[in-house]
Amino acid sequence: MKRSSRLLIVSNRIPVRRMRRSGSTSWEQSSGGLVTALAPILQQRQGTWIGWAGNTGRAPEPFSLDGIRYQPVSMTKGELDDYYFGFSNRTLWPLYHDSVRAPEFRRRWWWPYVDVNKRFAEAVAAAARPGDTVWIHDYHLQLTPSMLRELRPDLRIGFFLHIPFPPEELFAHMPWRTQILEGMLGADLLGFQTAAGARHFAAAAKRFTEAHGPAGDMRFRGRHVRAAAFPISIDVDRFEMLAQDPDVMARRDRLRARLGGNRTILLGVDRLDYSKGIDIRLRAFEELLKSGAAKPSECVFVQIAVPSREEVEDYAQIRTDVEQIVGRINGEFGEAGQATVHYLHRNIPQPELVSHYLAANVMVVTPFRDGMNLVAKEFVASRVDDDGVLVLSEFAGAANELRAALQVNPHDLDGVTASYEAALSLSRADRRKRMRSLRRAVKRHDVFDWADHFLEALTS
Ligand code: ADQ
Repeated sequence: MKRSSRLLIVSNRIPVRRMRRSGSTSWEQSSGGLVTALAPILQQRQGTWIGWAGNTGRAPEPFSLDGIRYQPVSMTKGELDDYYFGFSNRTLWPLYHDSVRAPEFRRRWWWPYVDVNKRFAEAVAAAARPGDTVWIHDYHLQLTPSMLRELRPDLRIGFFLHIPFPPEELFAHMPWRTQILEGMLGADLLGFQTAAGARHFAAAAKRFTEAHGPAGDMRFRGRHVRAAAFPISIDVDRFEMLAQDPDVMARRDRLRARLGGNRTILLGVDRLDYSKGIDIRLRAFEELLKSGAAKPSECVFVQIAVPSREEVEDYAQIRTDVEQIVGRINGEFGEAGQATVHYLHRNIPQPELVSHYLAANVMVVTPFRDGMNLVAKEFVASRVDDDGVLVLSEFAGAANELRAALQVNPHDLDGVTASYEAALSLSRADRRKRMRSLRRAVKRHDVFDWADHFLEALTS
C-alpha cells in the first residue's frame, strides 16, 4: 500500500462497546478476529473505521481509541428492523447459506437496505482523502462499493464477503440480483472465503450484468474487477499461547474432572444460528447413545452457544429446537448429578473457551453451510498437544484447508453418528497424525497474513 494512502475500514458494526461509568461514557474495543487483524494496520496508517455503533437514533460523535479513529454511522429503529434484521438477516443470510431456511423477499426491506448502504457510502466519501484505500466488509453493505465509486472515483475500493456467495441458480432467486451484483462490482477487488464463492459470483455477474471475462480479471463498464479467494484465519499465536497458559491448563483439568474424569468429551461451540447444524449434531449424539455404541457413563456432550439475533423468528425457533433435544437426551440418558449434555447459552471469555477446546476429545463442527468457520481453526490452533479429533462439515469453507478432519455431510444423520464412532475409536497415533496435519494447515497462514494478502492485492 502506498505510504501516503490511508486505510478506511467499513463494516456494519464498529468493534467497540460503550461503557458508562459514574455518569461518563467511554469506549472499549471489543474482541474479535477482524479487529485483531486490522488494528495494527489501522494504527500504522492512521486509519479510520466506519460503522454503526450499536445505538439507534443519533450517531455518537467520532472518537479515537488506541490509535484508531472511529466514525459512527446513524441508524433509526425502523432501519435496524428493515435493513439489519429484515433484509440482511432474513433475506440475504438464509439465501447465501443454501436457503437452509426460506429467504423472505420483502419489498419494504429493500429500500431501507439501499438507504443505509448509501449513508455508509456518504460517510466514507466525506472521510476519505484523495487516493485513500477503502475496505468494505460483508453482506450488509453490498451496494456501498458502487455508491462510493460514484461519489469518489479516486479511491481504491476492496470488498470482502465473510459468508458464502451462493451458486448462481440460487442467487437467481433474489429479486434485486442485478442491483446487488452491480453494487459489488463497484469494487476493484472482491474477496471471498473460497474459490467456489468467487466462481459463483463471477457466473452470476456475467449472467445478470454487463460484466465479462474470467473471475480473476473481469471487465465491467470499462474497469477491471477482480474476484478471488482470500480464506480468513485466526490469530494462531494467541491461541497457542493461551493453550500453554498454566491458568488455562488448570481450568482444563478442573473441567475434565467436573465432567466426570474419564468420560469422553464431545464439544460444540457456535453462535446459536440455524446454519450451524447444532440440532443435527445433538441428534447424532442421541443416535449414538440409543444404538448402544457409546454409554452415557462413558461420554458427555458440551454445547456452548452464544445468543444471536434473537429478534428473528427462525433464531428463536432453533433455540427452542436445541433446548428440546438437550432436554430429551438428558431425560432419557442422564442420571441425577450426571447430565449427558451440558448446554451453555452464553458468551464465554476466550481463555475459558480455550480450556474447553483443550478438554475436548472430539470437536464437532457441523454447519449446513459456513463461509469459513473460525471455531474449527481455533480448536486446532489450541491443540498444541497434537491430540483431539475434529469432526467437520464438508460445507464449511474451512473444509478446503482442514483436510485431515473427519469430514461429514451434516444432512446425513447416520453419517454424522458414524463419524462419532470413528472419532471415538481412533488410536492415539492416528489422532496425532491427523492433528499434526491440521496444525500445519492452520499455521500456514494466520489472520495477519490474510489482511496483508488482501490489501497487497488491492493496492498493487
Ligand atoms: P460466524 O458465523 O460468527 O462468523 P465463526 O467463524 O465460527 O462464525 O466465528 C465465531 C466466533 O465467535 C469465533 O471466534 C468463536 O470463538 C466465537 N464464539 C463462538 N461461540 C462463543 C461463545 N459461546 N463465547 C465466546 N465466543 C464464542 C462469520 C461467518 C463465518 C466466518 C467468520 C469470519 O459466518 O463463516 O468464518 O464470519 O469471516
